[in-house]
Order: sequence, then structure tokens, then C-alpha cells
Amino acid sequence: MGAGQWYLRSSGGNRAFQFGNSADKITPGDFTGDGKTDIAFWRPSTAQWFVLRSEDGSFYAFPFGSPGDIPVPADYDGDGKTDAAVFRPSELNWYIQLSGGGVIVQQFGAFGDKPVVADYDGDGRADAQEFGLRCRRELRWFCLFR
Ligand SMILES: [Ca+2]
Ligand SMILES: [Ca+2]
Repeated sequence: MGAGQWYLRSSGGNRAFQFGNSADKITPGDFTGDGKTDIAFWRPSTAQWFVLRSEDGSFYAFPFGSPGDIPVPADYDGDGKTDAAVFRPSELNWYIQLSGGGVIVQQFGAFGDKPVVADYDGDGRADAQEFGLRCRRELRWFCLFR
């Protein structure tokens, strides 16, 4: 298993460092809510989230999901913080750990669908409270608005 190498280019200069490994799924988002994206990944083997805080570069980890899930982090409750979330293809359930508290379990989709999260109704809340699925066979989009 290879190392997870990150290459960042920003106004402060370029930087490269190792965080995670090549089997991890990258899940960047603003988990800490300071307006800056935090480098993050989800580890499929243990269903753990690892977040590198944009504030000070320290990291924290927490379990959410199960092996076999697909990570779909986004700001579902619209509070400015990215929420950890997974889509479970085997049961078509979305599990969302809201940063404001609580967990949502929502069944949505059909077998073979691929989860895609975005601000589908354009209400300005980035990625908030919407679920999207793209049906591979029909190449159509299905959205669920909450
Ligand atoms: Ca942040
Ligand atoms: Ca949130």
C-alpha cells in the first residue's frame, strides 16, 4: 500500500506532505467551519474519518460509516461546516452525521446508482440538504430535495 501524498499550491507557496495512504478516499471539506477547506480522507477498511484542521494543522479522527460505504461529505444542514456522510450501496441508505448534532438516515436511490452531492436547487447553500444520484443505465439525474 502506497503513501498518500498531498501536493498543495496556494498563495503561500507550494507544499507536499504525506497524510493517509493510497487506499484512502479523499474527502476534503470545511469540517471545522473556519471558511478554509480541511484536508481529509475516509479509510474504507476501518470506516474512520481523518481531518487535518486548517486552523493549526493538527488532526483528529472519528468513526462513521462501515467498510463498503461511499463517503459523500457535504454541508447538509447548511451551518457552514462539512458533515461526515456515507452512502451505503447495499441498502441504498444515506447516513449523515450533522455538524449541528444528530444523524439522518435516508433511503434514496436504486441499485447501481452513483451518489453525487451538489447544490441542485441553487438555493445558495453549498451542498446543503440535497441528495443526488446519477443512474448509470439511464444517464439521468435524480435529486431529492429536503
Ligand atoms: Ca477548515
Ligand atoms: Ca454542516
